[in-house]
Formats: sequence, C-alpha cells, structure tokens
Amino acid sequence: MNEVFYVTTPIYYVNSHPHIGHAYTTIATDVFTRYMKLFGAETYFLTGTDEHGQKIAESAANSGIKPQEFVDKISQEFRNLWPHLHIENDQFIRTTDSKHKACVQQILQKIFDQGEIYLKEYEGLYCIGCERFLDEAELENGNCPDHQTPPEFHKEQNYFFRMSSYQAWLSEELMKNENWVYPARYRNELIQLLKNPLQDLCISRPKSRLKWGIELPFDNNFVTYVWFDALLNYASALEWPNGEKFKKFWPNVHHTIGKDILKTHGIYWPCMLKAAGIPVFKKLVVHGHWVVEGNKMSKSIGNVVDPLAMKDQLGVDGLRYFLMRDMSFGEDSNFTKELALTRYNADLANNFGNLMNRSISMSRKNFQESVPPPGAVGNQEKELHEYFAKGVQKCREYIVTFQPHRALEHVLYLSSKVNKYIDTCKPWTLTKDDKDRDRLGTVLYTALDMTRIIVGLLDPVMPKKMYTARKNLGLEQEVIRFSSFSPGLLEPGTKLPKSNPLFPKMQASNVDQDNLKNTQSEKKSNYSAPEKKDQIAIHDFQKMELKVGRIKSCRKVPKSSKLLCSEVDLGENYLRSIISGAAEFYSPEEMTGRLVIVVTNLKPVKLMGIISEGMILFSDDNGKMALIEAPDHVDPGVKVR
Ligand code: ME8
Repeated sequence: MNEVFYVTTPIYYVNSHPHIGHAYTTIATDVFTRYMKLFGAETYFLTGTDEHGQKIAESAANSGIKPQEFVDKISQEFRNLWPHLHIENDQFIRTTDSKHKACVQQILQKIFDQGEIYLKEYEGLYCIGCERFLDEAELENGNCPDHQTPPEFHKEQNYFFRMSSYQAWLSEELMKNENWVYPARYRNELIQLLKNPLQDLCISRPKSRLKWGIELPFDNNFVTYVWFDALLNYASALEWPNGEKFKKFWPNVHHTIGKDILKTHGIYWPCMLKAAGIPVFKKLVVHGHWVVEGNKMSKSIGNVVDPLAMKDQLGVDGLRYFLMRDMSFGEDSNFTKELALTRYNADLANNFGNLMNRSISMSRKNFQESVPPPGAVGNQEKELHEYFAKGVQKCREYIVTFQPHRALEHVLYLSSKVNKYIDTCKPWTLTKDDKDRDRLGTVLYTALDMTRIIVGLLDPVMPKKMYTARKNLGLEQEVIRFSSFSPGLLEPGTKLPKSNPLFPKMQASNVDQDNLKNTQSEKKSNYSAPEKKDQIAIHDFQKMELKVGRIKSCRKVPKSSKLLCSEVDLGENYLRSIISGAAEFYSPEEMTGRLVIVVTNLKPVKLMGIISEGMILFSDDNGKMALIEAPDHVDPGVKVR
C-alpha cells in the first residue's frame, strides 16, 4: 500500500466528561490508523473538541464560569485522557482555535458570495441537545427522539444555506457510490432520508439569543450555527485551502462517527463541501452505540462508564481489545464488566496468552533458552503455513473494510490453530529421546514463529502488551513490518528471556480484592528518601536502570488524595503508567509535559487498582516533593548514568 490515509473522529462536545463511547470511537480510529501504517500508508489522525453553541453556553452558565474558561477545562480533560488509552493522534483541534474560526468565516463568505446563503424569517422547533431544528415528523410524543425532551419554539430571522438545491446531486452520489458509507445499512438510511424533500439549513443564531459562537463574516448580529462551525474542523485542521497537509491528506479523508450523527455527516456535510468547492470525503465509517446492561448510557440513570476506571480494571490493552472485539462494527453492543472479563480470560489469558507461555517455556527448557532450529517441515507445518498466509491477508481485508471485530476474531482463530497444532504434535512427548530432537525443534520453532506473526497482527490493538510479547520472543529491537508476517523469518538461536505470563487470568472477585489490597499498600507506601542506608557497591547501583521520560499526561488517582498517575514516554513503543505520591504538591496539569528521571526496571506494583511500571524521581524540599527534571534537549528514553 503506497497511499495516504486521513482519518478523523467526531470532535466531542465539552458539555460533559469523556465516557466509554467517546473512548470507543477514538480507540477504533487509533486502531485503524496503526493498521494502515502497518500496511504501509502515510497516516494522519485528527481528533478534538466542539466548543460552541447553546448547550455549551448553558453548561458554562450553570457552572458559574465564563464559557472560555469552561471549555478550556473540559477540552483539556479529553486531551489528557487519550495518552492514557494509548491513542496517538497527530492533531487535537478545538473549534475555539483562531485558525479554525478564520477558516469557518472564509468558507461562509465564499458560499454567501455565491448567493447560496439568504436571510428569512423562520419559525420552528429547536432541540438544544441536538443543536438543530427538528421536523414535526421526527418528534415522538412531542419530544426529540434522542433526548426525550420537548424542543423549544423559536421564531426569528436567520440565515439559511440552500441545502435543498443539492438534494438531487446527493441522492445520485449515494446511489452510485456503494462504498461511500460503511456499513451499508447507514447508506440505506441516508437514501431513505433523502426520499423526503430536503429543507434549507438554518446556519445562524441571532446574538440576542446566543453569543457563544463564531460571528458571521457578513452580519455581526449573528453567530454561526454550531454544526456548520464544527463540521468544518476536518478541513480547517489541515489548513484548507492551501496547507500542505490539506493537499496531501484531504483526497483520502475518512470520518469515523457514531450512528447518532449520521444525518449531519451524511447530508449536511457533503452539501456544505460541494457548495464550498471542496472534494467530498472518501468514506463515512459509522459504528453503533454501547449500551450498559441493556440501557442507553445516560447521566440521569447514572450508568455512564468512565473509560479510565475500566482501564484500571482491565489494563489498557485488555480494554482496547474488548472494545474492538466485542462490538460488531456498525451494530449496538452491550457493555458490562463481566463480558469484558470473560472476553479477556477466553481470548487473551486462555487462548493467546497460553500459546505464548507454553511455546516460550518449552523452547527455553529444551533449547538453552533460545529459539530452536526449525528442522524438517512436514505436512502439518505446511498446512499451518498456508492457513497463516491466507489468514494474514484476510485480517488485512477486514481492516481495510472497517471490520476490526472480524479481524480480531480471525487472529484468535489463528492462535487456536497453533494451540491445536501443539496439542496434536505433543512436543512434551518428544523431549525424552534424542532421535525426536529434530521434530521437537520443528514443532517449537513453528509455534514460536506463528506466535510472532500473531503478535504483529495484534500490535495495533494492544501496542503495550505486544511490545512485551516481542521482548519475550527476543524481538524487542525488530521493526514490525507487514511483509515479515510470513513463516520462517524467526531467527533460530534468538535468546528467549525469562518472562512472566503476558495475560494472567483475572477473576471478577480478584479485581475488587486487589483494590482493597492496594488501598492498604498505598497507606504503607512511603515515597520519602530512606533516613540512612548501608553503603552499596557500584554494581548494586548499576542494577538500577534510570531513564529520561516525558510525562505525556497525568491524572489524579480516584479515591486517593496523594496519588497521581502519569503516562510517561520512555522512548518505547507505548507509554508507561507510573504512580507517584505527589498529588499534594503538583496538579496533573503541572506534571504534564515535564522531562523527568524514571527508575525503569522496578517490578510493577499495583496501587489503588492501577499497575505502576516505574518510579518518577523527586527530591525532598523541606518536607515537600520537588520533581527532578532532565535538561530540555535530552530525548525520552536516554539513559541516566
Ligand atoms: O455529537 N457508544 O459530540 P458528542 C458509542 N460535537 N459511541 C458513542 C456513544 C455510545 N454510547 N455515545 C457517544 C457530537 N459516542 C458533536 C460532533 S463532529 C463535527 C461534531 C461517540 O460529544 C460517537 O462517536 O455528542 C458519537 O458520534 C460521538 O461520541 C458524539 O459525541
């Protein structure tokens, strides 16, 4: 693949905190990006926040703070969250950015100058939750179907965009381009919607009613309708019309969205693009909704799932895997902790984890802690190789057609195949007699080599665990290449270091017990320097690995007044979570961005249910803690001597 891939998430409203639905879309987009990179594409991944409109202005007023201060705070929450979920976006856009505002005004002026925006008196029913006027036909018992609240009646002068004149064009595009919207059922929904006459779109709000928005460039008594403002982020982020990024990435733009915003993206957005003379997006990728124990997530029911709490329970990779594997992309799916644990144990602990553990431990034991020589390849191996050759291509096909659940189902099927191969070949019966040694080598080599391919295929979904997996296979330094996902490329004699189970089995009751244990260990933990210690020899000191790390994000650990959890870049392929007892001395914002010194080879410990993988060094400063910082020009990952 020699192409570019530009992918976006919706920009999220800042009137509520991030939840598991936001995390799902953003993780899915991250996973698509990582796979496309693996397949050789040059990628660009955009996310951000949607910060104007009546809903946000009201939330700010209810909190008693100015809108700008309010949006700054919640936008930062989204921005801080993503590194904790190992999301590597290239850009984070805010609709309050001045460049974005200027772009919206430029496009409005262009469409206005073309005569496609006009002023008229309008009356209609407005849903603040949806931030749009609703048609009578959309109402359910007089309420908005999505928010179950009655819309407000508004009669006012407003500017309208002649969207109706694009109806015929849009219908035709949808009919002729089968792959424009995925999955197909959402394309059908749009085709159905277009069977009714398309109304012109009200694109302004009078300032007498709403001030929090982008002023219309041709009438300063109005601000821009929030959806007209928000959708343009996808182009403004790349610096439409002349930005280098715009020229490079726009031709292959993909929007990942939830089904709730199909109409705005599938109808308003293409009409806006057509009017502005911007090529229409390449593909709209639509997923369903997570419901919780069968109910829609809602603040009033109190069932909104916090992604960080789930991450703390399942680990970041367990969470990413569950979300990608359990939701059939496009359909709704049920979220429960039990389902997540069942999935983790079945797929990761019992199937793939077990394959890794046993193939590594048998090889270590019988072949001097190394990858065995492959020996002669028989029919069983040939059959497995063929399965893998087809399987790897199948996974790729599933990903490029936006079916991550199917890709993962297939990878785990490959893992079962190798487990079955081991069960059939029974390598444990081949260890006694020297004449079986070649065969033993072949079986274990094949198992390890296939495991290597599976690790590569799982890497975009679980980058941190797969980094450890590669380390366990002695492949830490190897660059992962899709072209190396074919059999026979594992180097015989590669050292297999001693390793712990990659996915230890979890029990529901254990999770809570651990939390309890960790509360106690938090009480015992003491971050101040020891009073006096015996002297140590230099080689004892050298056992300790110290590295420079950049804190990418930081948050308070729930239910703890002392602990902070930082996501630290140590020049590895993933971020480490590190707990420190500095919450009384530093806010998460103060920690973020600092270049610090980290002890990197401490055994991981669990504190308040979170696994901490190192220690950030502080000095004592008259009873307070003061961060020890590295010089500005040093890169993360550099050793401290
Ligand atoms: O609509 N399950 O922002 P928003 C899965 N600002 N995904 C979910 C979900 C759920 N239960 N709930 C929300 C907006 N999402 C606008 C977008 S874009 C130009 C403007 C995800 O904060 C899903 O991606 O309400 C959905 O489309 C999005 O969050 C809505 O986020």
